[in-house]
Amino acid sequence: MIMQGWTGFFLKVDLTRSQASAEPYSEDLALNFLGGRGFAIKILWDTLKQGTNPLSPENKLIFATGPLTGIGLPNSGKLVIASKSPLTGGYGDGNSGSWAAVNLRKAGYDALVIEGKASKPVTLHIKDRTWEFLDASDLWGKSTFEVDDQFRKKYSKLAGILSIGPAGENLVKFATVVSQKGRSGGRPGMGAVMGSKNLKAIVVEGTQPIPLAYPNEMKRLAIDGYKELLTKPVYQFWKRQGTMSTVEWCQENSCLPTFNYKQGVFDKAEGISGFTMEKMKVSNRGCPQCNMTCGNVVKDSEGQDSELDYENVVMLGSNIGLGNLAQVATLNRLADEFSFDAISLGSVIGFAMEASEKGLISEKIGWGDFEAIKVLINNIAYRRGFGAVLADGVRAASAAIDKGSSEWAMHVKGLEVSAYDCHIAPGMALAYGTSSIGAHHKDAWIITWEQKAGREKYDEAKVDHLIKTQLLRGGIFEALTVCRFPQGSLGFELEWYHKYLRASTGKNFSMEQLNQIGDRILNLIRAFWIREYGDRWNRDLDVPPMRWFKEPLTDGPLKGAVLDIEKYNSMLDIYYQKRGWDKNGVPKKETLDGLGLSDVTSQLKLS
Ligand code: PTT
Ligand code: SF4
Repeated sequence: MIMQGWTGFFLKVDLTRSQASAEPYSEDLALNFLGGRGFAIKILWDTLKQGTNPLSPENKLIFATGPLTGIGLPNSGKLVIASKSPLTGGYGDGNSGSWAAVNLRKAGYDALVIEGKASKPVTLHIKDRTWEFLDASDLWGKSTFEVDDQFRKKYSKLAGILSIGPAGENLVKFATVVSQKGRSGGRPGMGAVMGSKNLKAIVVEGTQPIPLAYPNEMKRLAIDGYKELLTKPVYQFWKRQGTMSTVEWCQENSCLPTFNYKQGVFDKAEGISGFTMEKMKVSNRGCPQCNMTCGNVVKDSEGQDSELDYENVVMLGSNIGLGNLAQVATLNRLADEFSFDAISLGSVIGFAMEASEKGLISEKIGWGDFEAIKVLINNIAYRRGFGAVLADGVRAASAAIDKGSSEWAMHVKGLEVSAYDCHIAPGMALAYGTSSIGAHHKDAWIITWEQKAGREKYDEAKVDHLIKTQLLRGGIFEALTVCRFPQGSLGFELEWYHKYLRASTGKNFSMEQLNQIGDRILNLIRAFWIREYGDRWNRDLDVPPMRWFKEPLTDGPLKGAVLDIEKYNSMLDIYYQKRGWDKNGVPKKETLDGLGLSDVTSQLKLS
């Protein structure tokens, strides 16, 4: 069956045997799962044996695109990087902007599925329907920036280059995959999975057209879309600050993670704000096919370029007591060079600082101690001393030191909380609790909506808004696979995506159909977690860290605020009921059957 909009092929790579093959997949898969995250979870569900060790050759590392990826329409240079996560033990993914997304589609594949383990470090080079495995022994130990420089000289200027640094090589469980010296994807350890396969880098070059149902219409719609974005009232300010304006917003609204989430305000917030960044900014960078690029490049304290977003600045700033943006930028650059997820890195450092302050560990590391932090980052990357404990993430580190630290180990299901304090944001707390990869805001960043709706409320309206947002962001956008910022941050209307999807695939997907696809994807991800956790699965896994329930905010206008566990659990009950899940958060048989997931029903042995 020839499809339009999708190439219809996955490239399957077996590193153990140094083999690869282009394999067609069914139209059914495309229509029911769309792409990106949808393809990734379906492949993992169908092909991964329950209990597979995430760092074993049997695990699969998937780079997946969707029917809108790489087409030259607004912000379509994105791909999903997914695997069974070594950090959480459940489903893990990230959405990264990279020329690899565009090139993969132009090479004729919608996804790259990698399994096995190479006998020595390799680079996978793909050019259209050819591929080769290059010896990467000389690259092992090098930073992602060095790899990028080396391949940028060798291959075409627009080649897609994905690589890992020492954190990925040394199996740091929150290592990511980096491209373009500042795009870092796969928070829950996708870089460690890559390292476990001895895969240092992937270079993709594609030269073929992507099959489209209505190419002329697509060209016109794409131009119109780019023009439309320029008219959006927020556009100019977005180009100035990107996500960095969130620092001021969070400071004003007492949700800026500070001192390992003890506080929601930081007395040095101005030093790391969007306006401070503007004074230091030297350029904008970003993903391919984007005219609203949001990567703010500044010179760091060592005179080197570093690309800043809100999350990394805050987690490597206020959360660890550092108020000097040039120094924060240096830590951020180190994260990109080593291939750490900057959010989790900031979280484990904050955890170590608090443990040190409380005298629970012998290491001395004070809040905001820049030189000590740099040493610690190196120790984590190379798994030296206490760095080796932190390299397994905050959940494992707290289990190692114990002494009540689990209450302030800031994670959900093992993934460190991204940068919103929820002492008084039950809706956002529920978003973290029920996110499909652990505590990340990608599925539902609802805190600004919640601010307007009334932060203190625990009500059904919040649950409804959360579910709607999860289906849209965590379901549809992750499957299409395009950047959600035009819609979410600039108000680019959803109607555009319907038109793009029609011009790409020739099919008219209604909003209802898209929501159902989103629901199917999120339910299958849920089932994957439950299958992998087995007897360990319980509803407490959907509850965010106890610090937010037990330790009131210690500073700022909302001082004293704290979440209420009973009210949270009531919201969680409503959430489960609306999702068609039982009281333990397990999808009911009728829910799965209704989504065409009956095979899942039998594997989970549901009644
Ligand atoms: C994303 C997570 C985020 S979310 C940020 S800042 W954000 C951090 N950025 C890091 C970084 O940089 N370097 C580093 N070493 N680690 C980092 N960790 C953190 O990673 C990202 C953008 C952003 S910036 C966001 S919100 C949006 N996320 C999208 C999404 O999830 N889906 C989607 N369809 N579109 C999105 N658009 C936006 O993309 P992860 P990227 Mg990243 C320096 O990948 O794993 O999802 O983690 O991918 O290309 O950098 O784009 O305020
Ligand atoms: Fe990438 Fe930012 Fe553009 Fe989205 S808005 S495509 S994250 S550069």
